[in-house]
Amino acid sequence: MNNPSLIRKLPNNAAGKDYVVGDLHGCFDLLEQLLAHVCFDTNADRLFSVGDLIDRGPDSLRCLRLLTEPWFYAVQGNHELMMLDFLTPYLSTGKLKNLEDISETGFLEYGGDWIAAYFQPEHECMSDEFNNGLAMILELPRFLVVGTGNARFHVVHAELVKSDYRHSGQTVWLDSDIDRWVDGEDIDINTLERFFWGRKLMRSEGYPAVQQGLSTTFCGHTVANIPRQVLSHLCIDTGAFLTLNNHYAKAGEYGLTLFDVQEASWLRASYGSSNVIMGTAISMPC
Ligand SMILES: [Mn+2]
Repeated sequence: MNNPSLIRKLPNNAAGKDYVVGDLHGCFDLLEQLLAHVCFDTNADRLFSVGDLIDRGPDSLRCLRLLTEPWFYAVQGNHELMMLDFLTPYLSTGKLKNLEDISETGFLEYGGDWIAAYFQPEHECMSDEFNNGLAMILELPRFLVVGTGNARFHVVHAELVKSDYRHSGQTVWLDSDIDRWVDGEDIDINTLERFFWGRKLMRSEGYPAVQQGLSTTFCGHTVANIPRQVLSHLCIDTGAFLTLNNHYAKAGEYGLTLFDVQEASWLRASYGSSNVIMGTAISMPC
């Protein structure tokens, strides 16, 4: 599968700071709180998202509108992918008779039921503001390469695991492999699938924190109560949506994580608490 839109390459940020935010899942207000806390400068700083902007939380469409901001960059997550799959007939015909008939994808059951508020049955379509968000999802890359040299980092939703890792002795792809993808080499379909769905690294034990030859690769998708580092993957999904409901998590135990790339430190905000929690620094691979 050779598609230049799968990967996007961006330069170093000479003007300001770079931040990466974990799986938003509609929790826009938590992001606002964190950006205010770090005095985010929209004229100089950049914010990267590991995907899963939508579903489960209170305002998915507001999160999608971030994609109109020149300082915001995201990759597609599996929730965006599920929504595109769910709306495939609508995307091809522009007509949608009802939401129930095409629900076999499971999208509505996994938190996608928010889209019903933007369905206009009298016109057999979705609202204009929803369609604008949908158009932006279609444009999202699946992988970001940011900066060069020691400042280089990557953004992917889930993980960068090789499809032949069981036989090759090498578990993850390296910068040199990614550079070939940037130059147009095909990414195999199993690797692409793992970009969205893989949980091998975050559910395995015994791997070192750093993989020689792979720059820091920010990801989300697998929830834990703190960011963790496996083979140069830095997973920052700390379950923002879980804190919406005290049945699932006590205030402060989970939340939305904002990672400061240059400082290698993180902040977390949650619905159950008005405090922003600051995490200890993480050592980054060179
Ligand atoms: Mn996910």
